[in-house]
Amino acid sequence: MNKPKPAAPAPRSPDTAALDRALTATAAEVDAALEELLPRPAGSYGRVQEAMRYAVFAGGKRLRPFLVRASAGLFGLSGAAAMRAGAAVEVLHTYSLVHDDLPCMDDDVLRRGKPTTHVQFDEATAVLAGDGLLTFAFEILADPATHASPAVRCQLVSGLARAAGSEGMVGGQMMDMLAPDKSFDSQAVMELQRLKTGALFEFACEAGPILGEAGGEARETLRAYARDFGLTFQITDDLIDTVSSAGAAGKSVGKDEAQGKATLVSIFGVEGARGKAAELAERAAARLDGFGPEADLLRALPYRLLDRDR
Ligand code: GRG
Repeated sequence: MNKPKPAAPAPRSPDTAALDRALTATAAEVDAALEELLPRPAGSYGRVQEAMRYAVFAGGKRLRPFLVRASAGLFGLSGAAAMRAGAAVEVLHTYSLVHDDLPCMDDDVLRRGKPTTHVQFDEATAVLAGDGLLTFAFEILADPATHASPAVRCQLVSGLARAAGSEGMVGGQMMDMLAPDKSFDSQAVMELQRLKTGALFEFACEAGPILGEAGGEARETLRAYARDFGLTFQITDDLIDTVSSAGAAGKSVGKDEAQGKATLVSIFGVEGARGKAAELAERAAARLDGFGPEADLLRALPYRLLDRDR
């Protein structure tokens, strides 16, 4: 199916229990797929593959593969293609966390409730593990097992490269590194977040229509959903950084404030940020009005972000 269906209103009270079951089931399936896909430590370079596996299996929420699978489901795809594309996005996301935690970047010791990769191994191994994960993501997408069509595989590869590169996540990370000296205004902070975190969510959601070979209208609808979803995610991430504990969050908290970085919470205030996140979650869900009940999990997901603590 290439076109959004006629209007169906967003559910009034999203079915959180169904969503949580789907998130848990997807995370287990993604872990099983990653277990199969990731190279097994072997030979005299096995240490880097061990570090890649350590970072990937440290226990993430697997939100991005969930978005890939749910968006692919809107176009009738539920099998290996969506799973492999989701795994590729998760592998790339994990690279970004490994590099972000390095002493030369955020210098963090805790990630996903465990010692960061450079603490568990060493700095050089963590750099290489990140590089190994980044490149492996593209190897997964370029493999004919991901999709029979070379054109689709090319679109996936170039879409992920753009989302991760200097006009996406890397650019956002550059802004983030400059942030303590720049006193960014709210517009610049929004741009930083759109690049650093939002671009990968946008690709995850667009991967569905790409895999389903859907038209531009469907792709734009999913991108618009992802932009609102990404900002909701970022505001709730900033709220966790402001009001949660490291134990609950599984990562260091309070660092943005300590480094003098403006965040969406420092700009809007805690209550303002909560209100803004709720507004964006509602708008994200409404973006999918053109789809039927097959989009209910995607509609419920932004609301679920509002009360998360990790
Ligand atoms: C090093 C090129 C490069 C980029 C790093 C993603 C990123 C850019 C930095 C991570 C720092 C951070 C805490 C960003 C805020 C949003 C974010 C990406 C949080 C982590 O994502 P989750 O919550 O993590 O989906 P899990 O562990 O569940 O996968």
